[in-house]
Amino acid sequence: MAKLTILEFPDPRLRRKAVAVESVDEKIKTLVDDLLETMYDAPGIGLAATQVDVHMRVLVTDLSEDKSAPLVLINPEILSRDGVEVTEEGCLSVPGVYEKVERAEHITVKALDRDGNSVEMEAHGLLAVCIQHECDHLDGKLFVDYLSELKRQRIRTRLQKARRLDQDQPHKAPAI
Ligand code: GNR
Ligand code: NI
Repeated sequence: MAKLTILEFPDPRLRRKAVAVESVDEKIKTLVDDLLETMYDAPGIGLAATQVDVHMRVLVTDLSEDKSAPLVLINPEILSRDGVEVTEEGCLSVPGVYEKVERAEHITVKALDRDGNSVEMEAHGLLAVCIQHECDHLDGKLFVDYLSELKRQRIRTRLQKARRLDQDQPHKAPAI
């Protein structure tokens, strides 16, 4: 297993549209395991392959507190959307930014699981939000795209400033 590097807004590689997985082979299973490790380490409740610069339609989520509910969706398709819900969202690719976004409250999803078996499931609440957020990543879309151009520009400037500061004065690695 390997921890992968997460791309950050406004990296243009986050805008690529991921391609469908043709067969769930060992290479894909390794990608799934690396995505889970990277998500748990971050920590986050979801991660799409696009965020680690792999442009294949694979996403993982886990809303549990103890890493006990990993959900792997390969070639996910949202079949239906119902209701409206506003949630304060964050994104590992837009660190430190939290903004309200409107999504469907209830969705049904079809996908392949880690074994390549076809699965169909329903999701509500935060899981539904998370799956929609990750599916957007696979299409090159970010939650900041739902905000105004002014807000997005301010976020871009803020993140670039934070990264410049970090380059000049990097956080010290813990002494082990
Ligand atoms: O860790 C994450 N938290 C989160 C909170 C509200 C709505 C969506 C998310 S997903 C995010 C991890 C991430 O960036 N996934 O792409
Ligand atoms: Ni995200």
